[in-house]
Amino acid sequence: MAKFYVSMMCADMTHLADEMKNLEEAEIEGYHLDIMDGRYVPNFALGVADIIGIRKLTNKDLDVHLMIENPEKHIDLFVDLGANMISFHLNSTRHVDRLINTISSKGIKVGVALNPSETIEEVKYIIEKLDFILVMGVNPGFAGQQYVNYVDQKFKDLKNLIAQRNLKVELYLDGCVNQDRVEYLDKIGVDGYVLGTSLLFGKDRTYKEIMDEVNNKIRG
Ligand code: S6P
Ligand code: MG
Repeated sequence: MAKFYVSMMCADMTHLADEMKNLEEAEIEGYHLDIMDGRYVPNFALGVADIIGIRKLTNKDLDVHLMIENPEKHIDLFVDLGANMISFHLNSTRHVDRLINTISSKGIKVGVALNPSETIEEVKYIIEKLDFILVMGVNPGFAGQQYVNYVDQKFKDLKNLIAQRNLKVELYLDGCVNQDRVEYLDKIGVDGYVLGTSLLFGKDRTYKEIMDEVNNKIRG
């Protein structure tokens, strides 16, 4: 069954507790926390104080997506803040294999984030060590962008690779997730989605109404 994580950089932080209560009523899987440093990407998003607040309000999984340079310097911080999953970008660190080992050694799930232009060749060897791959449907840095269409093919290629090697790694889409895209990718076997402005936030329906419709459509 598809898992839905919600991108908290798109949430209404002026009413965090209400916002999260409504999200949990919609039976989301967990919270996607975008961390940006203004260097790896030209933007800033959530910070330490936000994570502390969110962690206090939920027992659900916190999925930390690091869009920062030298992520290896900050793993302990995010683990201490309560991350259950951490992903980082391949070209943000010199020693990708070492960083995968470090995150795994903390007893949490490890993923790598693949930018739209990055190919499945980049994960050919490391895929065996990953719990998930965060496939970016947009260039990292901002919510509300257009989907990069060739990413659909990357999902098909990754699914083939995973099937050939009989692996358990999960594939998630981050960026421009809408109803049609979930229906299309669900048929390919994509495991999870990060929901932002395209489908969930800033609409005139409740989160529960939106999620019920999404779930009904993909469950047939
Ligand atoms: C983008 C970030 C994402 C966004 C998400 C927003 O750098 O990693 O997690 O928050 O893409 O969703 P949407 O539907 O506005 O693209
Ligand atoms: Mg993200």
